[in-house]
Amino acid sequence: NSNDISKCPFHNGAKSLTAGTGTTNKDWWPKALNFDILHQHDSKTNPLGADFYYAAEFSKLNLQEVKQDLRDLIATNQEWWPGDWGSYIGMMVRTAWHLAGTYRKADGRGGANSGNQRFAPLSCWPDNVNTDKGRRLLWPIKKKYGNKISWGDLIVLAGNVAYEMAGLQTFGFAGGRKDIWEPEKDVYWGEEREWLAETKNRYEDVADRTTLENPLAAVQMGLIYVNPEGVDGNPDPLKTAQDMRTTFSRMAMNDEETVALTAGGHTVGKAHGNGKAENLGGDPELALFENQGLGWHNPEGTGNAANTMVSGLEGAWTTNPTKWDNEFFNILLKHDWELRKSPAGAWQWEPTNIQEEDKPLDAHDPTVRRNPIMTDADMALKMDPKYRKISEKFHADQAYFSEQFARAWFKLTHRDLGPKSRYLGSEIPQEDLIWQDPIPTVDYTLNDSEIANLKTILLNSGLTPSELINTAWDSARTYRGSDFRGGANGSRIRLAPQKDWQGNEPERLQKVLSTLVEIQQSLPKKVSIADLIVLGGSAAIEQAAAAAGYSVPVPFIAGRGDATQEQTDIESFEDLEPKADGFRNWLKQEYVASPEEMLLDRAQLMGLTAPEMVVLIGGMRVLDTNYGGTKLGVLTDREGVLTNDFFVNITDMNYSWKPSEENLYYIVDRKTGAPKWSASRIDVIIGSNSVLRSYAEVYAQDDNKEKFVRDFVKAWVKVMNADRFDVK
Ligand code: HEB
Repeated sequence: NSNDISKCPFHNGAKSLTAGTGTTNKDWWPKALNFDILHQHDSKTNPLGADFYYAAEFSKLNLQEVKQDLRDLIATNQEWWPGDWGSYIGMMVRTAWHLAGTYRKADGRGGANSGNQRFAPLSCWPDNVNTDKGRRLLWPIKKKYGNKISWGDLIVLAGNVAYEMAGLQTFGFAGGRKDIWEPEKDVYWGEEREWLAETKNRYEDVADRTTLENPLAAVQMGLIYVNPEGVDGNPDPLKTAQDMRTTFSRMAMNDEETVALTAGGHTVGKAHGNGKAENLGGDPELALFENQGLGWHNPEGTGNAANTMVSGLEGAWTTNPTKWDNEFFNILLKHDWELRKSPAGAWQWEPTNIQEEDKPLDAHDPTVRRNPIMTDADMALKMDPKYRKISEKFHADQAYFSEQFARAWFKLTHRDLGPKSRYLGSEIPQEDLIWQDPIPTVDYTLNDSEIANLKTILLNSGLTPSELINTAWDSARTYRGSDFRGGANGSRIRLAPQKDWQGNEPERLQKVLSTLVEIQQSLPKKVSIADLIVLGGSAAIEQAAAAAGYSVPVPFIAGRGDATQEQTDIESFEDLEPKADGFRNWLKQEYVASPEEMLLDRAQLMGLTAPEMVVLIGGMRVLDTNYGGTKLGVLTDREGVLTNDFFVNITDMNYSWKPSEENLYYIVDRKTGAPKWSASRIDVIIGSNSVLRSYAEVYAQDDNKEKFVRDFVKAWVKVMNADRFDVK
């Protein structure tokens, strides 16, 4: 391996100690909080600069021209990587599916959004072998259209164009995926340190496959979903069916969508296993410099075309693998299948009784026909009784199958793009889909005096500032930048399931909501409840800042809509339920993860930086916003006034900190020992963790009293507006 340091000509000379090498803090203190997850994708990593506005660039794109170029590309053989049957249809579909297929609904992370397949670990997952070739084939088109189309959008579009070339009527395409420029640091892909390690550690009960560890949506490290040869490599379609059901439901796909996607996916393309896996070169991160970012170099034969190695399975599923047709079900249901080994030694199913003319042509030699194959997952569509029923329905009704597949493919590739207000381009489907979390648009605007008037009404409504602030916070805190779901827009906090979530304090919430509805009805102009919720919080914060002596306006942008219950997919919103909220000092129950780790996870999803997270906590404590009205961490004698008292007192050496019961502390007078305040783990960590303390000190400083107020307001407004894609 010529990347190896031992071959470096300077290695025999002086030992060179270069920046960024050596034992890191992560090695010394593996459990240390990882604040890097809050500061990823910093402007410094982005060569396009802070002024780059993707939507504006994308709007200059002639989508039809790009699509024509993609059609030409997919139909033109490249000598360095010949297509199967002279086509890259299968290649482009799989590359797009593997980009989108990492999405999981529990935390919204993964998915097609960010072009993350360009970077490790995804670029190197054993399941992603040769997606590097797919992206490299697309490079001339990326080069030509440049900033106007991101990698994420281009890969998804290529998948769509491939299907259209095969003859499928696709459901639509939307752009809007913004590329990242460094590997992601936040996504939990599992704890294994070995690719494709056995599944046993991922399950609470290995026999019950629904107990797959959340938020994971793949059964093994380095796979997109399930093992194609069977659970842990042991073929058994009924067991594989259970794994499919669990993993596909982790990305919000039901049985019908699962059958449609798997069958429709394997209607085109082939599996590659004509070689030996152990001969393959390293993944792209390990590959030799001269391979220029392409991994898995195959030393056998030409190393490509007939000598391609990917999964180890070998063969196509259908007679015409570049055509959208019903052959997948025809072949699957019509024949009997037996287990055989591929040339690479992988388990695959082959027909016992197929006629010569039903066999697919060899991908590179048109004079030979080969057996079609099925993976264990494909066999599950025949053997599992529920999947079987759906397969038969699709088999009998090609139009229905095509329609359901087109919709499921659109959902798969657009699921994490967020609401329709983020969609770009000329091929956006008209129809509203429930998984887009639709929100009706509003037709009113509010001028400054109307806003001022509404604030007075809200502050005089009899609701306490804490009630107003908590309701606004709770409605906004569900936002997650991972898939752009949740947030205050739509005021879904009024609806099931959110209205009943323990963390939303349903009784207090109902009281606030009914007052807001009364206010709404008394107004001359209809203002949404979503806007009233946010404005109530803003008004209360403005008042608390004024009480501290600072007249700092809390900017408000009207225009949120109120979603209806019918527009709300109750089941898929259950994943947004907070289990902890360090900002309101609340834990639903004890978890394996510590409260501070959960705080960090939430702050990352909300798009907060570490200083923003810290200033919000300190401010919310003195504003008396704890869950259930507890006094934990309310380190002030002036509750409800927006002072920096929390930071002043947590850093004050006149106190000492005594643990009491688990996760609770007393802050006591160092001299007399008299308890002054009680605090949670989240409160004391602000003073004990060196990074958090550095921010706490900034906000405790005598010269930063006003900065504290201004920074708090800014962070607050950021949270309230996080989901306002309509105004950005
Ligand atoms: Fe698939 C391919 C498995 C789903 C689409 N796949 C494939 C393969 C395998 C598989 C093993 C082979 C690879 C190579 O090359 O070797 N899948 C699978 C599984 C699953 C799936 C297990 C789960 C159940 N797919 C899927 C989906 C889709 C797909 C969902 C879409 C929609 N695939 C696909 C394609 C292909 C594949 C297109 C071909 C590629 C080429 O041709 O290259």
